[in-house]
Amino acid sequence: MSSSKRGAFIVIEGLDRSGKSTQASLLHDRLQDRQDAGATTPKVVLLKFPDRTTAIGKMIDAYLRSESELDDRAIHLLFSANRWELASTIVAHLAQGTTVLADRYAFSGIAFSARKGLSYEWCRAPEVGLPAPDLTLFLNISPDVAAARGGYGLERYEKEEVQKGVRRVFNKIGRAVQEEGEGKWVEIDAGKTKEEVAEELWKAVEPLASGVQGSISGLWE
Ligand code: Z5A
Ligand code: MG
Repeated sequence: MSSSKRGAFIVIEGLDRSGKSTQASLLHDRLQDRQDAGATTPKVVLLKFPDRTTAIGKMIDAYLRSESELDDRAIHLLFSANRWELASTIVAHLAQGTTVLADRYAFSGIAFSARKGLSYEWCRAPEVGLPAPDLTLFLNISPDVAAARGGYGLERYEKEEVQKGVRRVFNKIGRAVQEEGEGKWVEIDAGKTKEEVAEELWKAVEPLASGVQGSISGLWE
């Protein structure tokens, strides 16, 4: 029987301006370099949610820039649909042994919408069945440090009271993911330098870098 491994699905989540995109890119390059150096590491792809390039993504982009208004439930379902658009691509990559990195995922979807007062269960429902991450890296940062970083305050949710509410829901999600066995959830102190944060991430990622055993499961299924 073949003991071939599939690719690992690794999600980077976290508070605003915690450095998700910075770290996702560094991690992508590090995994890619290992492959170039002839290691057994599989290919790696980096996805970003929301993916603003698709038709649905363009509607999300207009909403985030406050160029359009949408009902809270409607925008929630669009964010989720934007992930479902890529679900089969994620599964195909993983099955081929490719590591998939996602910069934000379903957990952001739940955190931002539940913060508005929609019920946690309602927010979670459209995410059920998406490819489940093997590892979620949650970048934690204090609101003050985040606000001092570049580009903060330009989009709809980039306000301190929103971020506080989002943090509370993320904490709840992290506990639920651990208790329900939906992959590993690792909290990282993102207030350190980029290099220090990258090293912390790598400690959690390295064991999965050459692929993982077992089939791809559906989130919360
Ligand atoms: N949203 C939602 O409601 N529902 C969903 O399902 C999803 C998302 C998926 C846009 O997301 C909004 O959509 C977001 C959540 C909501 N709303 N908010 N708020 P986005 O992912 O497109 O947002 P973004 O514009 O990319 O921001 P971000 O993701 O919050 O930023 P980041 O990726 O965490 O940070 P960064 O871009 O890597 O770094 C920010 C700056 O800090 C930059 O100048 C870096 O050079 C600097 N930086 C990074 N790391 C460090 C360290 N360690 N030290 C010092 N400076 C640093
Ligand atoms: Mg980002």
